[in-house]
This record gives sequence, structure tokens and C-alpha cells, in this order.
Amino acid sequence: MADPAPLVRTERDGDVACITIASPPVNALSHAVRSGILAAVEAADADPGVAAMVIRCDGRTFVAGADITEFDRPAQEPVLSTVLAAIDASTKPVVAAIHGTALGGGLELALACHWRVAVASARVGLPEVKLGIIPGGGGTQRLPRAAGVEKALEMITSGEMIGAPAALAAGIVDRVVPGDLDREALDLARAKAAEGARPRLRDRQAQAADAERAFADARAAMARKARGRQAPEYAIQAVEAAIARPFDEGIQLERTLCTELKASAQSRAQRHIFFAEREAAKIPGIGRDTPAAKIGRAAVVGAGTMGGGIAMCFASAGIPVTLVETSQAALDRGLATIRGNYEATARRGGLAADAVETRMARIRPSLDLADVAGADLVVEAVFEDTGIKKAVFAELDRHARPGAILATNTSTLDVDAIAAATGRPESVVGLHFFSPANVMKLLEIVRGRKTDPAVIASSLALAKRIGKVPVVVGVCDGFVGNRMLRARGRQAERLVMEGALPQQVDRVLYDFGFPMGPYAMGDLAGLDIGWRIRREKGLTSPIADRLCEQGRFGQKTGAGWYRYDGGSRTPVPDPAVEAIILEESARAGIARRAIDDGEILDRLLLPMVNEGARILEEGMALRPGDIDIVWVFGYGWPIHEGGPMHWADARGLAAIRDRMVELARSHGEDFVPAPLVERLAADGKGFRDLPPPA
Ligand code: T1G
Repeated sequence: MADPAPLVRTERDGDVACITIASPPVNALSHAVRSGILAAVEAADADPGVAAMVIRCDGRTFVAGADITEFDRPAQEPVLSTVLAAIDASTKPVVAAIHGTALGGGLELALACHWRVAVASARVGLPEVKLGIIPGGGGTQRLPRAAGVEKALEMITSGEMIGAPAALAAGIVDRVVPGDLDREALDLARAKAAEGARPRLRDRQAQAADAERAFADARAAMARKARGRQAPEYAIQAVEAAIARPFDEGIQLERTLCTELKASAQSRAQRHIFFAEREAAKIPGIGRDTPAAKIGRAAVVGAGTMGGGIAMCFASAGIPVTLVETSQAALDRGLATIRGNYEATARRGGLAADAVETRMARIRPSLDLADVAGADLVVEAVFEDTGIKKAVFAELDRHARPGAILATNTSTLDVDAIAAATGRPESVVGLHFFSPANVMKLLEIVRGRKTDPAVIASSLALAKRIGKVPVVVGVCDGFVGNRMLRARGRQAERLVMEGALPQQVDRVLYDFGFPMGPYAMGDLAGLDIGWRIRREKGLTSPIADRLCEQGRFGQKTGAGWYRYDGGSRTPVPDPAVEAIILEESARAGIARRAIDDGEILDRLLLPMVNEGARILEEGMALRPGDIDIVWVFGYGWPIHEGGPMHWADARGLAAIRDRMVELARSHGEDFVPAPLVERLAADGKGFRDLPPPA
């Protein structure tokens, strides 16, 4: 057998050594790649026939960073900093030629070079914080020296990428080239060799307009945006060292902090989410050869909160969309809300002013359902009622073109029953967006009994195009997310009946890392919907029913579980609510007791884990990681806790099972361990040990 192609090779172009990294798919810096670069740089430096070097990549991108799959193993020499030290020590100029994305260790490699040339479409960033770590190849020391402290802090703490033109303006790349990247890089290398120029970022002083203020601002921003996460604070400390200490000391500190974070539970959780997000898009039986329809035009039926938000998703992604309502007033209201949302984003600087009009122009309002005829995909977002939805689908069946995808945005109803209202159930799928649909990343793709695999493939491709994170789920009451939410909600209600107050329950979840607890969330969503559904089904919820009877529907009425004074969105605990709670506890004959935070957390989260296990047993989710993705991207489960199934694994499933058994004694069946929990715990395993779906 022929030797495999080398991951790093050197070719000579005159007196320039062109070092190419060829390690698909993203040229990650695995041990073999690091060794290859080091050997190539040292060889070129020692070769008297070489005057300069270019480092470039084959394939779709420059180096996208360290190889994340190696993080669980001890670091093996040459580590990245050893490779970069060799570039620092090089007696010949080294030019990085960047296309695609230079991320993490990839950007650090480029920053260690003497010059950086990029194509205009290239993007660069240090996304390490998104994996719960900080850069470990000198990024926290070289980026502030290249771009200044303010810019470096912004990029390193957010992890966001910037485009080549912005990188040029910031001083991160030296040239953006319109034409042949390799040619330009080679020419530059030769010219610099002739000049004898070899500027190193390590020799520069990092500049700051107002360093003290920059660090204080970064800390304040992170306290808001990354509450509970360690990595951003460590990143700030490392950047502080970039101005306060000599380069080599800064590198040392960065390395220590990065190594500590790599071993942390938070980083393990965030890496789990990185890979789970990519796994979730892989569905057995659906491959590259499954034909996915190109969505040229979409239609949305219903211009309410959900429908309007969904239409925005399409318009923002450049997909023209027909928005259908039954009355002009409803249509006008819907369009005004959409415009208001876009304008608000533009005011905050998130959107160019003319982009508001471009996007609005992509939305074609209509009062005639027959107008869905031109669409490749129709999303129904009408009132949550099976009868109404079936009637809409019967109509869609008449008007939509053959082969169009017919999607329902139902959050609870039976997608198979809705599909049966059409003569083409194979074209019907659930596309469950989360509110607000233009903001929340999660998309549950609900696969009906008869849904064609090509429709699933198209839905997955569409999700990627509109920037959503898709998870394919089966048809069951509440699908994955809301089904588990209900398990949590039952306990939230009981905790309040037994002795806790809404603000205590909410605080425990907030402290865990959720943006808000169930009571604040209920007030935000509105309590009247649940009340109406309970009445229809003949159900009661003593405290919530009384709040609704008093017209306390949540934020929109200025009062719900909390008070909202003068139109404020800040929940204020309300003695009137406490009085109702005490009365209802007494009426139910419950002697209230103090409930500690630990019990509250277990009572809320363990039933979710248990319900998640049942969802897996029933095959309603393909993998535990899919459930984690639903919770992180749809419900604000803190990413550094990795989602409910990862959280249970991290705590140890045997310990989880034991605690469930203990709680089941006094709190009933929500805590009786699901057979899957029992089985895995008995074998000393976790959800992560389940075999991949076949
Ligand atoms: N390591 C290992 N595998 C990776 C990888 C990486 N860095 N990046 C991507 N993959 C795999 C991914 O799992 C998938 O595999 C395939 O490549 C294609 O990815 C020392 C500490 C580059 C923008 O965080 O953001 O550098 O599923 O589906 O949409 O400071 O991948 O096909 O089997 O996402 O075109 C910092 C992470 C590391 C970049 C491409 N770097 N990657 O997006 O394809 S830490 C990152 C991405 C670090 C140093 C340190 C994206 C992408 P599979 P994909 P894509």
C-alpha cells in the first residue's frame, strides 16, 4: 500500500519554502500536524537555499484550531507553543496565507508568522471561550499586540469571528488580496526576505486607549452575558498580562490558565455541546445522497407572534416569504411587529438601516391562502387547536404545489393527525420554532410516521440556512422540549404548595445558570393560555387558576406570579400572591415546611432527566446529546452545564438513580427511575455510553 499523503508538505517556489497543511476537513492542529509544521519550519530555516516561508492550507479552510478530540488526553510535545516558538526563532520571514477560517490555534499560528495575507472572504477569530477554555497558543498575548487591548478583549471574550476587511482595519492581517492568494503570499515573502524584514508581534507593546476601563467593561459585560462561566474571566486575566508583564511571562500564565480550563467540568460540558450539535444533524438513513429540496420561496400561514417571527427567519436569510392572514387588521398588526423588531435591531446597531427595507421587501403579505401556491415550503402557525390546524392543512393540500413541504409549527399537537388531513402525509413535517422565533436557535424537526426522508433532509438543510440548530424528534405529546418542561413544571407547582415561594424556586434555577425560572418564564409567556387549556381539559391548578381569575396573566397585565410596576419587566415578589399560596396550601391540608435549595434543584431537574430517559427509550430522540441540544438552544439550559443528560452523566448516573429512589418515597412517580436509568446505573454506565443510533 502506498504511504498516506503527508499532512504537512513543503514545496519550493524558487527560494521560498511553501509549507502546506493538508488535514481535512478543517486542518485542525492534531499532534501529527503540529509535528509536521515544526519539522517543516526547522528544515526550511536550516536550508541555506531557502530565503522565506509561506504557510498555507489545502482544502476549504486555513487551520480551524487545535484538534478538540485530543483535549481529553494529556498534551503531547510538540505542543502548539513549541511550534510557534520555532517560528519566532526563525531567521527567515514567514507569511501566513489565509482562506476560509483561521480560528483558535489557527489564528495563533498566523499571528506567530511575520506577515498575514488573507482573501476577502476569510474570517478570523479566537472562539476558545465557546469551548470553555482560553487560547493556549499565545493568542491572548499576540492579539492585543496586533489589534490593541480593546479589540482583543472583545474578540477573545465573545469568541466571535470577524471578516478579513475588519481584520485588516484592526491590524490583525496585513493585506487583503483580491486575486491569487498563494501568488501574493509568495511574492510578499520574497520581497520581505530581500528587505530582511521580520517583525514579530512578541516584540511589540500592546496598546490600550484606556486599559483599566476596558477590563472593567469586559468584566461587566461577561457578568451579564456569560454568568457562571469561568473561561471569560481567565481570558481577561490573560489579556491583562499582555500589557502588565513581559511576553514570555504572559505566555506562561496563558498556558497555565488554559491547561486548568481544559480539565474543567465546564469545558467538558461545552465540548460535549460542540460535538452534540454536529451529531444532531446526522440522521441514520439520511445521507448526502438523500435529495434535499431547494427552498426558493416560503410561505407562513398566520402572522401572530410565532408566524411573524418565522417569516423574519426566512426574510433575514434572503428567502422571499408570503405571509398569509385572514384579516387585513391581523396582517397589518403582524407586519408592524416585524418592522418594529427589525428597526429595534437596527437602532441597536445590529442591522444596517437599509437592510430593514430589504428584508421587509422580501415579505409579501396576502389575505388569500391560495397564494401559498408559489411556495416550496409552507409553515402553518395558526391557533394551537387540532380542528383549526386540520382545516388549514386540508386547504393547503388544495393550494400548495405538488412536492411542497407542508410544515406545522405546533408545539404539542399530533403531527400525524394533522398530516392525515391531507392527501400527502409524506410531505408533512413539524417545524417547531421557539419563541421568539427570530431569536431562539432551536428548531425541533418533528418526523411524522409517514414523513418522507427527503423532507427531513430538506428541513435539516433549511435549518442550517436560516441559522437554526436542528434536532429531529418523534411525534409525542410535547415532543422533547415541552414534554420535559412539563415534568419540571409539575414539581415547580408542588414545591410551592409544600413550602417554597416562586421567587425561591426561580432563584435556584437562576443560580444554576438559567436566564429565568419557571415562574418568571410563565409571567413572560402569559398565564392565560395554560388556564384556557386546563379549563378545556377539565384540569385545575389551584394557585395559577386563582391568579388568572384575578386577571393576573403575567407581564402583559402588570401582574402574575410577580408584580411588574409601571410597565417594568422586573419581577417583584408580591405579598398578595404569597397569601394565595398559603391559603391554597392550607386548603389542601399541607403543613408548609422550609425547603432547601438543594432539594429544589433536584426536584426540578431529576424529573427532566427521567423524562429524557423515557424519551430515549421510546426513540423520540435519537441520542442523549440531541436532548441536551434542545435544552441548551431552546430553553436556556446553561451551556457550561452541558444539557440535562450530560449533567446527569457528570454527576454520575448511579448517584442520580439513588437520589431519584430517595425522592420517589415522598414525591411519587416522577422520581421512580425509568428502566433505562436503572439499567445504565446498574452497569456503572451513563447516557454517554449508549450506542449510536442505527
Ligand atoms: N477539532 C476537531 N474537529 C473539528 C474541529 C476542531 N477544532 N473543528 C471542526 N471539527 C470537525 C467537526 O466536528 C466536523 O466533524 C467537521 O470538522 C466539520 O465541521 C491552542 C485551545 C471550522 C467554522 O473552536 O467552528 O484552537 O461532524 O460541521 O460548518 O488556542 O467547525 O464531520 O465528523 O462544524 O463548515 C478552536 C471549531 C479550537 C473551531 C467549520 N477552534 N470549529 O464549520 O463544518 S481550541 C474552534 C468550527 C484551540 C488553541 C486552542 C467549525 C468551522 P464531523 P463543521 P462547518
